[in-house]
Amino acid sequence: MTTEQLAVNTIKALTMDAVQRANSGHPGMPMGMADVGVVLWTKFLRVDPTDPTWPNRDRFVLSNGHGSMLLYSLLHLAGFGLTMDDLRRFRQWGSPTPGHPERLPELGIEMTTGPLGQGFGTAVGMAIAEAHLRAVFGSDLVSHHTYAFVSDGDLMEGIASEAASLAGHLGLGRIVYVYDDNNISIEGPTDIAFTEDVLARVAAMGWHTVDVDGHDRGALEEAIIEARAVADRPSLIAAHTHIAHGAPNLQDTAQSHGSPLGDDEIALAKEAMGWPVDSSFEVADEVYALFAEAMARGTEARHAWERRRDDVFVADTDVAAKWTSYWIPDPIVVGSLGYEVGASVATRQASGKALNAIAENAPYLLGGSADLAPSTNTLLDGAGDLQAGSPEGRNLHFGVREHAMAAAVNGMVAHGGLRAYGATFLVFSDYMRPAVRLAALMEVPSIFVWTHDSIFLGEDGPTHQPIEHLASLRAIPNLWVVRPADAGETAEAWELALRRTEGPTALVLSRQGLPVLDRSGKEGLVHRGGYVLRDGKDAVVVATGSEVTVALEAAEILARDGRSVRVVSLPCWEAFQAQDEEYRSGVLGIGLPAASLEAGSTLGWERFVGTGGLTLGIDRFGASAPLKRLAEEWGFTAELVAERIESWLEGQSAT
Ligand SMILES: Cc1ncc(C[n+]2csc(CCOP(=O)(O)OP(=O)(O)O)c2C)c(N)n1
Ligand SMILES: [Mg+2]
Repeated sequence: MTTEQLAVNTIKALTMDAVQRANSGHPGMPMGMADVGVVLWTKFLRVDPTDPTWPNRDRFVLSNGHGSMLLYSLLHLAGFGLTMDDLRRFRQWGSPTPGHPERLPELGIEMTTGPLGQGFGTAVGMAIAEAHLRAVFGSDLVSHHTYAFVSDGDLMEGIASEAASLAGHLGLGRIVYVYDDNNISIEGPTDIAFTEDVLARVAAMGWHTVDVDGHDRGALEEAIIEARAVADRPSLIAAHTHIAHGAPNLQDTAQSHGSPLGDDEIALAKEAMGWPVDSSFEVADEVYALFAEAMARGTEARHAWERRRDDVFVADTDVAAKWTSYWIPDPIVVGSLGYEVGASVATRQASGKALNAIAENAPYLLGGSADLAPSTNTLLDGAGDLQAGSPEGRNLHFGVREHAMAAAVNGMVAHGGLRAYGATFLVFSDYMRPAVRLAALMEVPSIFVWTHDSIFLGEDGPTHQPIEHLASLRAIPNLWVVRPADAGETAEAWELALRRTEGPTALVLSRQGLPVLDRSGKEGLVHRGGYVLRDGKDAVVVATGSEVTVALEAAEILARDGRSVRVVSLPCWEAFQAQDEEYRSGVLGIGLPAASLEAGSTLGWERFVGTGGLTLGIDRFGASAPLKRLAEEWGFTAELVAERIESWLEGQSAT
């Protein structure tokens, strides 16, 4: 038996053993893709276990993350710091081998996968990052491939079509995806639901495609060589495989997808491949040696890259400084953008101005919109379009593909060396949500710009008017949602987003003009999530975004009646929650009757106003009308808010 075959058998055996031991997991895919895994990892993938995060490594994404044992086996064999003991603890509490891969670049896990389609879309972002950085720094510094394994499920997902279309348009020739074309998904043979010609579909989107026997390693090698040679188009290699390859009774069955094979079937499979039946978690030295040799080539590639980099940096110290500024950016300071207090400025407009001011000094910042740049104000002046022929451009046109946009932004950021944003209307954040959640889970600091943030976008009506979105986004752990009240807060919100490195930030911005507030003495407080804008001792109103102005005006009206009402601007719940108790209670004025005011779902506001507090919001769908009429109908004018608070306060003192 060749060492290569022994390596394939080793992956199959490790997979069967680990899944059986955990009594849960997905043995079918790793067994079916073991041949592909060995070919790619020992012959092509340029990674270095002695320095897993070196910038110019190839990126490898296992989009069909249910087959995590394939990745864990490969990482273990390649010496990435996953021990045999870690494999034994597959799917156990605290192990680095959870059910689905969780991003940990230090261990060689480039992203979290499991939700099908996300790996497909995110890796497109990694390839965009590579193309852009290569154009900016030259191929001595950046030149690598992005590989992914994708499954039937990945390709059935809508996001894969969006992302494939985008990748084809951009001509991302460094993408090489291998499709685990096994005709099986959970409910049975794929022909119960999935009968299209997948290769014809992506070919029509501008991809290079090829069909191979996924167990013929020679043919796979040829196909990968061919795919790498296609420089102007992404490649999809359909590898015809057998799920649970080598399991005599369970090969080609849906049953092998997500259940342990069972001791008897494992014994038969091991016997059939000439493996000692009573051994488990065994790796022969020659298999380690095969991988060590391949990884040594990765280490040498890294050394060669470091030598080239040092030469470039010595020859041109500006490039050295620029490289450092991309990979280790200085903290952003926006400063005053020269607005006059009282001027009417939509926060989306202020965002566009802040973004452009920042981008001038932050060349590593790029992004775009899902066909709404003129509305989201996210175009970078003079930065050029990122297109196939101009990868150095920094304005991305994602097309009307919100989900792929979010995944691609995650991929660009996860790649390293860049910060990226994606923009659309807040109501369409629903079309991005799975990728936004994944950014939060991966702790990737993507930036999402969502404008037209309330019913006050007006005439477009309830289809375009967000209601539950703020509440539902705030419910995502580790996503920071910032809804600034005016132009000044907006600039600070961008600062906050860019300083954040441990997770994504959403900027939620108004379509309509809002008066620039007098925030003198309160600059920088957006970073603390919330602060007192106007002091008062009888009651407190906590508001965000466009409702802060309404709250201030209502407080003014109430003051005429002798009520002293404090107004708190609370642009970011999550930043506020991160403050110490003393700061928080100082701002909220614990003990005061408290009301919240936000043009959206009231869900969650009890957190700040208490269960006895008054929550002014909108718990129904919006309506198509001019915004003034909507404010009158639903009690959001300053007068109506003042009245509602006054009668509530009267009720309070009566009881
Ligand atoms: C978005 C999403 N929907 C559903 C699932 C549950 N799920 C996991 S794998 C899978 C499909 C399995 O078929 P395939 O992708 O072909 O993988 P194979 O069984 O061939 O390994 C499904 C529906 C998921 N992980 N992600
Ligand atoms: Mg399948």
